[in-house]
Amino acid sequence: MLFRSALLFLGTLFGATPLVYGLGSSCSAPLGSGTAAAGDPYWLETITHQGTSAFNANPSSYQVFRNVKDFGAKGDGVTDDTAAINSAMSSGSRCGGGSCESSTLTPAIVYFPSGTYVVSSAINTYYYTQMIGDAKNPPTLLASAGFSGFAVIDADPYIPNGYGAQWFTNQDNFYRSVRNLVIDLRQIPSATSAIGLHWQVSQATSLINVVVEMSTASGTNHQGIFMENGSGGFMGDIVFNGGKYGIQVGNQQFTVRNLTVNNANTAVYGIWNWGWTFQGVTINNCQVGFDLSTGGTTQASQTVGSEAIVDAVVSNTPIFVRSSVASNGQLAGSLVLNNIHLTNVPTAVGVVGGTTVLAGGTTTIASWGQGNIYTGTSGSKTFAQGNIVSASKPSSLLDASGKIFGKTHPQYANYATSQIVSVKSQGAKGDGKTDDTAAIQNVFNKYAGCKIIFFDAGSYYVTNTISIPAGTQIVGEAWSVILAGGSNFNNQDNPTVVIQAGAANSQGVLEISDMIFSTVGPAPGAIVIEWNVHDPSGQQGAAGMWDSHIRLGGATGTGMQNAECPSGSVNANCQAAFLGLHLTTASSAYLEGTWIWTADHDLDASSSPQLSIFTGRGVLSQSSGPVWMIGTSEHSTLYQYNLVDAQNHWMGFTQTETPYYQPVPAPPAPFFTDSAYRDPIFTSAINMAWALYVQSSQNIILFGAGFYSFFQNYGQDCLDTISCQTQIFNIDSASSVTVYSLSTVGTTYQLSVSQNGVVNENNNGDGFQETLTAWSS
Ligand SMILES: *[C@@H]1O[C@H](CO)[C@@H](O)[C@H](O)[C@H]1NC(C)=O
Ligand SMILES: CC(=O)N[C@H]1CO[C@H](CO)[C@@H](O)[C@@H]1O
Repeated sequence: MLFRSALLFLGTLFGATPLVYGLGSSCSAPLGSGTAAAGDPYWLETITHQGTSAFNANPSSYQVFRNVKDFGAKGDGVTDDTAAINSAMSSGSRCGGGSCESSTLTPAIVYFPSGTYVVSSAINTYYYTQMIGDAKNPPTLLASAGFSGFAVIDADPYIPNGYGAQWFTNQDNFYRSVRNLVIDLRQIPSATSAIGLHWQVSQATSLINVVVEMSTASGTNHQGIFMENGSGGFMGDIVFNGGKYGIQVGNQQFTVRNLTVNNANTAVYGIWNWGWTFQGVTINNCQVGFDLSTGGTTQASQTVGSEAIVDAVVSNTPIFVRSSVASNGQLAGSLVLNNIHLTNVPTAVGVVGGTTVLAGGTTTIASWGQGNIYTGTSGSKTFAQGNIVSASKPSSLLDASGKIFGKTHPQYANYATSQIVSVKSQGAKGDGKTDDTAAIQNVFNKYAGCKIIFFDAGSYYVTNTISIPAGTQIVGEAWSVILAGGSNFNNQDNPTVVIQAGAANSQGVLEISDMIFSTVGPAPGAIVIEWNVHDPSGQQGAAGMWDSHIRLGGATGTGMQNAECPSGSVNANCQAAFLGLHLTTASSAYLEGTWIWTADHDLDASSSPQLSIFTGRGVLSQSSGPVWMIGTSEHSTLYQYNLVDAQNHWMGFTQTETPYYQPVPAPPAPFFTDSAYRDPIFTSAINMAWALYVQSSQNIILFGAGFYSFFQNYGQDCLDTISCQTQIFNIDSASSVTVYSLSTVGTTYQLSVSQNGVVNENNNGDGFQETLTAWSS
């Protein structure tokens, strides 16, 4: 006991927020705060680079980490570095160029030391790339005056003369991140159309700490982001200065946290969507905040279906939100505004052409909506264009200013390289075959709380539970993989945890970023992550995951690919896990950009064949909170999310898909229901997976969700009649839940209470999807 208090004291001495250590950590010199000297480069630049791609044909020669300067870039603000950067991006026969749809075999970090890199044409990004700038001193990509190309960073290039063909399928453009970069378009003449990022991406993607500088001249044709399609995704801590558009975006769904737009004509132009959540928006000195193309109530005219905005601060901008079509007495694009502060914004909500729907001024909007509202078990809708239910937000979910708490992906910018320990340097192999269980456990036992633990790129095969003590900070490299296999995970009657995040009832910091957790089939008894740790008092978000994902099957090394698990087969060897993520009773969790995906197609086979892989359950939360979920979970057999006795959850944007094979077999097959895990009961009437199932849970706020059911036994005829399944989202009568901005696809009932359908989709047509604007218990 004495020893442990001494550690806490030391931690305080070092000036850090004290870490609370869980049992099991024998840390001898607490990490404390970062000790990097002002002039030091970011540790990621100087750490020994020994990351590999375990299943690449040549793991010893394939280079994961690429410093653009090693490829000839100068970063001197004068030299044209385009060719050098593109060479850093593409070398090593990577996946891209139009001949490869996806691959997990060629991951890369393209790293930019601080400096100014002149580019004269697009940086075309390959699949599975993290572009990372020095986090201490973010570098600038300076577009030259004569820049020619679609965008400075292009995540899905169009093939020249390809009649619209692109390098990647927009809905499958996974595993991308851009961080710590300033993109400067201001050398390009303001009248010339110029784009910072063409960000046409899907799940497991992020933009973090990105700034785009643009012309503020009148008639400027610059824009920060252009995104016309995709199935995203997360972006946060992004700033756009100047331009015609800060961002111009269309994508099925997206979560945006902490967006700032200054001095643009239009901060956000919405092209189309099924649903987006904006959490924390600052708009200064624009003409229009959100300009939304709306009114697409039929599939053919699909436009912005729903926008949910929370915690916006808008100043000196004539119009905050403007839609293209008036929503007079009927749904023409759903809108939710919550905790919006306006200063000198005459029109809060208006319609192109002048109509004011909601006057602004200098005022606060607590909770306002436009769309169809429901309560309780009544299936009758009320069209609202005014104040709507205001969910009471538990203070544990809020920051000091009353906004939903948010925490940036930790990058440990001020830490010295000596404060990082590499698991490969400590004996783990990460080669996809050596059993690394003991080596990894030893690293945690020895260094949790003493060092930041770096998982060099690789696939770490483990055969038993790995216990991560509270106090641990883990960073992967281009999504390092923990691959669990063997007989311990083989029995669904005796589920076994792969990653235990914190001992039961532990408190402390536990941060995981840039990791993937996966299994080797069959693993029907694997609980991939059991999350037990709770934030110490006064340290919101201390326990969380950022850009870290659970991926089951569909990749080399999992034994669950097209050869073993082709679509339509029901093979016991294709059971990938019992449960993806279990948030236990005493835990809290901040999950940002967490994608829990049972592969529906093979990422490493040409033409991306569909697969039949079975994961019992997605996310089970029994946590009393606080829990922030900015993530998605898809394709599990029984449910995607099951909340049981849960409290104080913020969920947005939450995206799910029902498994494509159902109802052949119908759930729970090929699993059994297990009352110890509080599984829903399935009947002949309920023959498809639940997207979200809520039992005895309080203070649950769903702020933007997309629950999709696209198939029945791989056929899509049911989409035309919106009958792929009957019910998808159930809340029991003992729960208190507030739902905002829920869009569904293919389900008759959008929301059920006690397994009785309540909200029928037939009133809520909103394009390809149906949207209900608010529901409360
Ligand atoms: C929001 O983003 C800005 C710019 O990256 C950053 O300075 C600020 O700390 C972020 N705020 C939060 C609450 O994450
Ligand atoms: C493949 C695809 O969905 N393409 C669409 C991308 O977005 C543009 C602009 O909205 C559409 O015109 C394309 O059809």
